[in-house]
Order: sequence, then C-alpha cells, then structure tokens
Amino acid sequence: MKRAIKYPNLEKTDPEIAELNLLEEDRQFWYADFIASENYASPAVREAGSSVATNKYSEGYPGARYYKGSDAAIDPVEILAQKRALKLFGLDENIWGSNVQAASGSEANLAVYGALLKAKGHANGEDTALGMRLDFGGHLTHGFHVSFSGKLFHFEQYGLDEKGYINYAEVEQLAEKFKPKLIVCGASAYSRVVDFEKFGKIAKKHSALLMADIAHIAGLIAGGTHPSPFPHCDIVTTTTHKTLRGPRGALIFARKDIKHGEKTIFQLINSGVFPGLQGGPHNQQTMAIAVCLREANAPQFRSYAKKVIKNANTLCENLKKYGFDIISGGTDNHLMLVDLRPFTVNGEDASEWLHQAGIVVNKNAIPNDPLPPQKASGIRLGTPAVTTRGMGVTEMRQFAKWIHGAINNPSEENLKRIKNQVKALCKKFPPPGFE
Ligand code: DSN
Repeated sequence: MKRAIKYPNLEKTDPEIAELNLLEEDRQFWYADFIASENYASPAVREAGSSVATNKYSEGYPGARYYKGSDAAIDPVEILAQKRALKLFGLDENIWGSNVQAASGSEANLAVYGALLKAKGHANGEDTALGMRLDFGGHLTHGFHVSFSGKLFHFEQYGLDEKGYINYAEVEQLAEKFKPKLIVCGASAYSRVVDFEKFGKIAKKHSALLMADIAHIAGLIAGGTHPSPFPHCDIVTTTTHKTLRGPRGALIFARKDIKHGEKTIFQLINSGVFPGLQGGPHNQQTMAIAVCLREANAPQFRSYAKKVIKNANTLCENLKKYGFDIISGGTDNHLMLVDLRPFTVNGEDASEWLHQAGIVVNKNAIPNDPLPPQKASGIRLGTPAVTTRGMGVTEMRQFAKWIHGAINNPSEENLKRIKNQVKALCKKFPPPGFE
C-alpha cells in the first residue's frame, strides 16, 4: 500500500514505534471494522489531536486557570469546543452548560457520580442510582459490580423485557422501591431507540435526576436519526470517538437551572471533573474535539448518520436471512447484537474466525447468557466505521454473506478465501486520509 500518512520525524527518532504505527495503519486499511464503538477520525481531527497544544498545562477552566499562558489559544479553543458542543445539539447556553475536559466516557460518568451521589458507606447514608445491566446491553460504568461505579456507588440494575426491549416497567418498579437520586439510561449494546421521554417521566415522578449516556448514539442524535435526550434529561454524557467520529474524549452536558444544595448540577459536575477527578485537561484532544464538532455540524454529517442506520438495517436483515437470531429481532440504530446459539458457536470463536476472514467484531454477552463473558454467546456488529469508508447497502449484503460463510465453514482455506475478497473490497473504500 502506498503510504498516504507521513510521519518523517517519528521514523527518524523512533523507527520501532514508527513501524508499529505503520502496522496499525495497514490493519485499519485492510480489515473491515464492524466494531460498533469504533470509527475513523478525519485527517483534520487527527492533525489537531497531535498539535502543540499537548505541550500546555491548563488546570482549571477558561478564565480561571492555575497556570499562566492559556489565554492565547487554550482558553479560546476550550470555549469554542464548549459552544460547538451546545450548538450541535441545539442547546440554549443559558439553560445548558458543557464540559469538554473528561478524558473519556468512563471518567465523564465517574465525574457525574462523584459530583451528585453520596458513595457507599457515606456518613449521611448512601444514595441509590439505577443503571442498565451490562449483560443486557448496559455499560460497565452503569453500576456493574467490578467497575468503580458498582464498587463505590449503590446501583440497582434494570434489564430488557422478553422481546429484547428496555424493561421500562422494571425501571418504574425499581424507582418506586429505591427512590434513586439518579437514573442512568443509555447503553453499549442495545439496538433499539431509547425512549428518553419515558425515562424522563419516571425520573420526574420519583424526583430523580436523569442522566443519559449517549456515547454510542451521539452522532445519530446530532445527525437527526435518533430522538434527542435533551428535552427529558438533566445530564447527558458522551464519548466523542464513536458515531460522532472525533478523537478519543468525552463531553458532559448539564443543566444550569437545577440546583443541588447551594450549587447548580452544572457547577457541581465541573468541579467533579476538575479538581474532583482530573488534573490538567488534554488540550490537544480538546482541539480535536472542537474540530469534530464542527464537522458533525456540517450537512454531510446528517447524510452520514442516515447511511449508518440504513447500512445497519441492511446488514441485520440479510444476516436474518442466513439464519442468525438478532436480539430484539432487528435494529433501529447503528448496531445489532447477534445471538450465535443457532450456529452452536460462542462469541470468542466466532470473532476469531471472522478476524481471520478480515472482519473485525467483538464478542458480546447476550441477555441471560449461559456462557461467561470471556466466551459469550453473541457478537456485536456496528456500521459506523464501514459507512465512513463509503460502503453502502451492496457491501452490507456482501458482508452478511461473508459473515455467514466464515461462521458456517471456518476452515483455514475458506477463511483465507474470504479474507482476500474482503481485502479487495477494502482497497476500493479507503478510510479518510488513507487515500
Ligand atoms: N468499550 C465501549 C464499547 O465498545 O461499547 C464502551 O465503552
């Protein structure tokens, strides 16, 4: 492959890392990425992310830093990122505030919990939060017992109903029983629309704050293809590197008009990020986040979001034709959770075979999974990255055929044959900046 991305200094200074970087570049070019949480950031986002802003320390917030030298560019960049974040989701600056400093989604969530919840063992009694079970599609940081969220805070967990949809009746029952301070909605492996309005009604009825973690669907919301959480929620967190197609990072939105004690929840969350959780923000990431938010505000992004969903739907419907069971029977968004039990293979083996066939996915637990997470009975597939490469419904039909072919006949020869075909297709659809 002809090298489109140049790293002359890295090659000179550290050939070992330069070589590994090229290997990763090659991998990203030649494999088809169906990991639902991954994407290709644009060259402009990547340039901003490797800028000189990495050299600056700026603990604090714009206009209130602990280090001099932020006023030239670092403050304006952070202010721009904050404003662009609000604009992207159509939010009024007088009602909503945005924080762009959390290093990633887990930190964003921890900062919110740390700011608003009394932890386990607190002298004045612990607060309760509700979150979705990991094995039903929730995220580790929504209260799973091995994550900080479940270890430090008292979470009660809700799941899915028998059809594979969020069990709103269970959310209501848990809210009634535990009177939570916070309800967390949003998921990592859920293929249906999240009914933020329904969550909002439950939260209001039980005087709980409502937080939506939209890490997976932020780009779909920005692109107008998933209902917005903002009319119903008090806090919204997201990563910036999934459907939003930015650098690794996170955003937190919180209302400025809701008080919690003396302060607003936005003020508390800002303090929860810094100094509560982190020191200096990663300014080069803030710069790259600002670029990604500008890109996501462009009209082309709306059409990208539509294509992501159309591709997911096509892939899903074609997989069903090949006999795959999809949790909840289909998808409304960018991903699908495939139950592999009809093929008597576990997620670990299936994802390995697919990888050998040039298709990258992750194994994933399915609801009430009989297997441990290290094996899992499912795989999760998502279309954000292949859509960024320009692939469309014709390619999705082809991938359904290859996925079935690889799982149905995982012989070395067959996997190699599929891999060569995948490579030929990938060559026609280079990721942005790899051309
Ligand atoms: N690990 C991410 C995902 O794959 O969904 C969430 O943090």
